[in-house]
Amino acid sequence: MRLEKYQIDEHNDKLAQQHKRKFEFLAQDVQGVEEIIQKLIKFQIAIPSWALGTGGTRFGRFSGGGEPRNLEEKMEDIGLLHQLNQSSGAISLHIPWDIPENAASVKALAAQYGLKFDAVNSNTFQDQPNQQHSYKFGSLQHVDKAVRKQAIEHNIEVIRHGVELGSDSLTVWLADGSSFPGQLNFRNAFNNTLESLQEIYAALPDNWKVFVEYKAFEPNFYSMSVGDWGQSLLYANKLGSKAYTLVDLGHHLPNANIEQIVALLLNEGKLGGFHFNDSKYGDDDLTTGSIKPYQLFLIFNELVEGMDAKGMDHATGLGWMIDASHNIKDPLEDLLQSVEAIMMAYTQALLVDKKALEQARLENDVVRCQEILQHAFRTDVRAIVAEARLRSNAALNPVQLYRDLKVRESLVAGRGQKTVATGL
Ligand SMILES: [Mn+2]
Repeated sequence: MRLEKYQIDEHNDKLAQQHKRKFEFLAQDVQGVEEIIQKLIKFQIAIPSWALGTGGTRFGRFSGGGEPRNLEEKMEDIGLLHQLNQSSGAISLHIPWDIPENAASVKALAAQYGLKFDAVNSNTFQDQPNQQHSYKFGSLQHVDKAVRKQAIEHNIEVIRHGVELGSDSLTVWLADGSSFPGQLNFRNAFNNTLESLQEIYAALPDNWKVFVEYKAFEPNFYSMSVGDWGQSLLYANKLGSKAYTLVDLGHHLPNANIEQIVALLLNEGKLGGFHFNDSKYGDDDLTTGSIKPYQLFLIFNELVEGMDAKGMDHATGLGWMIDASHNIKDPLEDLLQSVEAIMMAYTQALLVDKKALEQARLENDVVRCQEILQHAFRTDVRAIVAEARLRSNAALNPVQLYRDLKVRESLVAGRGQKTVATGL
């Protein structure tokens, strides 16, 4: 489904007056508001191909209807999101759930929707039909070299697909680990994983990056072979300059100081990618900003500060992606909410008076430091984010327009009530 320009224009016209009043009121007090808007317009967040259907939990799955049935329909959905907010201009593919059968036509379709191909993701956490060896006891870490070889070859194949589509990075997330003490020799598991990653690294094209994603627990519950940012950084450092750590917000133990992790990884030049979601307890994969918006702001504050210190472009310096699972919400509405939350946190981080903050730090004025950060966080920046959308010909209120146009109803009518997205 494609939106017509007049549909977006009519929606924006209806809200124009109210928006103008709010924006002008806010803009009076925000220094450099034009510069902020330009940064927001450039900032794009990739949507993963697995986030467009209902994910479910291990207890059940409740389809919302009208889910995309193949890669082409997934791209159609992301194209729609991008029309609504002009901030979702990239897709991240999961192989083998979304193997492009004809790369040229998939590329052409993406161009039609204004989408780029972000990182490609390998999968050695499930067995596929006709696969020779099982990943039940791990993949890149496996005690059997034949299993490791199969997992390495899969990753190299994923790179090949990515090259055909014009992607330039590979994300490796491993379910590898152990569930019981004594099951694994930690050092051997690490060394096997490293050796396997080195073979994958050797297959990377020159302009490519590999992101090593970590996760504290699940599906293994005693040890994970890439369990935290320290282990990921070890691999990335040993692999070389094309290897980076990827931070997924839900992959930490409770109460981890993610903003500090981000700051130090940036300082080391080893932060490569970012997966957004939110959580209350573990890897809950909830809508970004739905549980801990202050933490999201603090993370963005470190991202902006750290990227500026390194002269990195906010929009292109890191791989930005949403990695969430939608169990009870309409996935498209959930993604619109997540993108909005990310844009708000980014805007608030851009509002921080960095000079004043540095001065307050030098004077050990702890109260002032908090005042400066919270002043930015407590500013209602929604009108600035909406203004950036307006100038990109997107909708002032994407969720409202999505509902007014009855998009989900149209998708159900076109695709059916009982559809299941590939991979879910
Ligand atoms: Mn992730």
